[in-house]
Amino acid sequence: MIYFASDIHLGSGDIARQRATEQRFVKWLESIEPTAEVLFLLGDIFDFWFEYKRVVPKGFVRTLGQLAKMAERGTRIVMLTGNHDMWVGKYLTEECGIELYTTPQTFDIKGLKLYLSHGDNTNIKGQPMLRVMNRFFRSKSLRVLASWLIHPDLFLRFGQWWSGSSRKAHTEQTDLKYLDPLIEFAKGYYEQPIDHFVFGHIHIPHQRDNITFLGEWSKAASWAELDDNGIITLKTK
Ligand SMILES: [Mn+2]
Repeated sequence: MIYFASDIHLGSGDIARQRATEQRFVKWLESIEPTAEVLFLLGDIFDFWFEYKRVVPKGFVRTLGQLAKMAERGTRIVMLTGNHDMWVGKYLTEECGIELYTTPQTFDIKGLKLYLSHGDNTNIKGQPMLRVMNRFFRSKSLRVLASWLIHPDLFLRFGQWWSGSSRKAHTEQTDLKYLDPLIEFAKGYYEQPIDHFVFGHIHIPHQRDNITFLGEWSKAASWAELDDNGIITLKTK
């Protein structure tokens, strides 16, 4: 079985909520471990992640341990970064065996050509401010500079504040109109024939035609499964 999840936002909320979300996620990982051939994590797994050359954010040990264990036992774990955790370095690959990408990817799985993306950096032509911010946040040199100039405690404090405010604008939305830009993108994608698109980011679990949107994890586990018949199903628990 192939599994897809995104927007766990580990580390968000107060301590009790952080722990509850992580428990929910780790329990789910344990439950899929026997059947998971591939696990696709489509971004915003962490509410904020910034990695220095020798320093990573505190916490998440249950999650990282479980992911490392699954990778060692043969599950292919692929992570595409989201707008909350795009500043990953080599740590998750070297320590946990996770295959990491910072851009949308296509994969041939179970006879399907899949287009996978977090969804944040897509179809934002009409939003110049977002485009500028995206370039700024994704700049490699800026990131290296910041990691040399800014003390980790200061940067993480800023990041957690920024993540909180950006997520609040996001978590509660339920109006399906928020899916429109990504649907428009998928419908207009002609670079190669795609059988199915999977996105995170919008926090609304939904399927339309050959597009699957993944939900978020603050209240329940929310994921998608691709079975041997090439069918993708959304699930919550
Ligand atoms: Mn998110």
